[in-house]
Amino acid sequence: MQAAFDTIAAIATARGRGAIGVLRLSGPMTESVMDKLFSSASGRKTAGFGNFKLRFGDIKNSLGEPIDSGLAFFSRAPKSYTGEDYAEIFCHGNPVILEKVLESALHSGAIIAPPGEFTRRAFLNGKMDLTQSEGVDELIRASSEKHLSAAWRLQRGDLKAKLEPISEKLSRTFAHIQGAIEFSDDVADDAAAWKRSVSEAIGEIKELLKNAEVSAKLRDGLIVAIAGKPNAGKSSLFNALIKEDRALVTKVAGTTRDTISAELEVSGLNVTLLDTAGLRKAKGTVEALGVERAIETLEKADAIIWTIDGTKKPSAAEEKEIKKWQAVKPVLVLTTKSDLLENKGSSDTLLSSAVSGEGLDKVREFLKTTAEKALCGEESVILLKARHSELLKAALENLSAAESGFASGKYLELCADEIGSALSSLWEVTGKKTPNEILDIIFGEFCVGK
Ligand SMILES: Nc1nc2c(ncn2[C@@H]2O[C@H](COP(=O)(O)OP(=O)(O)OP(=O)(O)O)[C@@H](O)[C@H]2O)c(=O)[nH]1
Ligand SMILES: [Mg+2]
Repeated sequence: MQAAFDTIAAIATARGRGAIGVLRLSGPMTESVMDKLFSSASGRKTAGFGNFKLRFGDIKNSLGEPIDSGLAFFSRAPKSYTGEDYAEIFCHGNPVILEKVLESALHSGAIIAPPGEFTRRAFLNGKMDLTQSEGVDELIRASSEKHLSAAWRLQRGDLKAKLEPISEKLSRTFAHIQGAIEFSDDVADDAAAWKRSVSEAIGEIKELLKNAEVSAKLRDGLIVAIAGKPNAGKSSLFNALIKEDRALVTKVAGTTRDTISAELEVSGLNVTLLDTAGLRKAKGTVEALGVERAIETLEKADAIIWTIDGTKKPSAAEEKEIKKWQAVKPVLVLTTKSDLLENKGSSDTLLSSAVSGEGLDKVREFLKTTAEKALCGEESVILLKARHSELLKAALENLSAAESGFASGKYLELCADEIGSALSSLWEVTGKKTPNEILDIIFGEFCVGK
């Protein structure tokens, strides 16, 4: 983290060429840095720009020479993203121009912003709580439509809105108990009300924690593995589903060794489709490693598409293996190469062909239903990061201890301590009381310039 008196600068747009490139500035020297970097066509100094008013002008290098022209705005603290004096300059999206403008900003007294520093300042200046700051990062990272809308709700403050009333209620209870401990003659010993408030908080936190599983699915997506015996047509199916000639296909059994992956968006959720090595007693070290990897992949997959070569009869051992997987996760069994089959009626599993395309829509439907099941209730999901869940679980443990403390008539001090610890966890989630080292980790994961 930089000291608040530093003025920070960063290129905010992604590296590479584009229509527009943006440089951001924030901190007490923003106005003077802008005066050196940008001359408005109207001749107006930065101080006269007016908050958020776009001005057209020349953008200058560190020698004060114009190198580009474009728009810029300035906004006086506290009315800005960071809550500090703040500016953005929009130049042409050429990395050489952007580097020159950044160099010019540094030459004029700004320093390079570490990752996430703009949002960190916004958080420190009370523009948003920590969960909303994390929502900003999620918005940038979201890889599917559903993840994006959950990230938006986090950034909007939905988690904050749930947590604040819980913290406030617990703070009041904590204060009352402290009062009762210190002035036991004056303050009514209202243990029933305290217990009720703790029980309510437990219920509300449990309700919030129900979002953890679907949050993980939204962030990580679903893993679907294609499995089967060698030559069953796994790689052909994989290529047909992703509509790309990605995996090698040959008539040699044991072609695929490494697990091959591709990302698809299905029903607004990110699905990682994995092609695996054919399962059999391997003929050699490399294939054995491939088979080992395939089994690991099946274990971690959320669902499996099991391919059986339609031109061959599945063995009893294979049928047993399929049943084993079906007992633990959704498995779609496919009879492949249906274009080669004369008697299609004899199959009791879904027929598919990577050649004719038969059955592929059913496979896509399977992916869709699996994704939709995983997203059950997603419309209102509160996106929980692992950090949030861990802290909420810790708070829950403390509150449960306090609750049973009240029930058993234990010392009030102990109950108060437990409530105090639960409050610390809740405050760590929202950033009211989060150690700097944790903030360093959270904001260190942001992009530079955000
Ligand atoms: N006619 C026809 N041939 C297919 C079809 N799918 C796969 N094949 C053929 O079957 C052979 C094996 O296909 P792959 O897709 O490589 O099978 P695999 O299961 O990935 O095989 P391994 O990676 O060796 O385990 C190739 O010669 C393919 O062209 C299909 O739907 N119809
Ligand atoms: Mg293959």
